[in-house]
Amino acid sequence: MSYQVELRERILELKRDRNAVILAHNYQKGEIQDIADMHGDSLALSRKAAETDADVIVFCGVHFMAESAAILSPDKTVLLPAPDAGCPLADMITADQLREWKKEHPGLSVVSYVNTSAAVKAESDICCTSSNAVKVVNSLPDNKILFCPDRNLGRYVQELTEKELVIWPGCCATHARLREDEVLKAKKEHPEALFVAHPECEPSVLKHADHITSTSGMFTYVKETGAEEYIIGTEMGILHGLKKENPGKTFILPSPALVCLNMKRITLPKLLTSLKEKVHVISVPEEIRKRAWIAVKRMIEIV
Ligand code: CIZ
Repeated sequence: MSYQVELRERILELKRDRNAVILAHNYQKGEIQDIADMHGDSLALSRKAAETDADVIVFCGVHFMAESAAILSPDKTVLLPAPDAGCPLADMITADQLREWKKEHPGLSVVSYVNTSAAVKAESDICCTSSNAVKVVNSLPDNKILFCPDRNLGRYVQELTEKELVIWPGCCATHARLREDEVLKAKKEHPEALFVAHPECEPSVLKHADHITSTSGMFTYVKETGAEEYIIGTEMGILHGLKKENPGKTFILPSPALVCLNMKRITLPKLLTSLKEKVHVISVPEEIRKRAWIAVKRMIEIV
């Protein structure tokens, strides 16, 4: 038996012994997505995991995603196989910085992207995902709103709402690396292809998109659209799932720089160790969890 096959078998055996569910974010390595019980975006995965009777959730993603699972499943143990898999975008605003920002803008409501720490969610009025951000913003009675932490998602929402957004200047380094000239080159080489972009991309890139959506939204769009070729403006890991689910279609990555190294920290050996030794546990203090859950629940109720 090859090492890889043995590794997979051992992981699946431990998963059964621990009554665990393995979640893989759409940006994970192919072998991690293949062994997981489900793949998807962080909120959808956390919601699905909360509905299972698993005792353990192994979140193959980055830190804030495992925290989201812990917020939604306080009675389950949440493991993150690579404890150093952080998210530079989520780290761009801390709870202290958000409290200061709120003081500078008294009375304004805060919409925070799910791509934030639990502590930041706890300081927010409501959360949003990249697919429901416009709806969330429009659901608020206020005319002026604080939006954090992604400036590109904020600018994209600003174009589609009458409300005035005060936007925190954070960004996802991976999406920000995709350049307009790379998109134009890919479009020239594949004139029939549709360009689907994540709203965390820069406005200069988004203006060329045929469709702007979250990772889950990309799966839906590709499934429902008749085109044979797609240029994908998001992290490269998503191509694995897109190709698997759409064998007759072609997917083009417009830039080799669309790689999130934090997402790639999770490997099969680390997944095995995590399950075997029940490490690394991600937990959220109950006082923060309860407040963060309110912000997440408000979003779920309106979308
Ligand atoms: O929350 C997620 O999963 C993120 C950050 C992106 C997406 O669009 O799925």
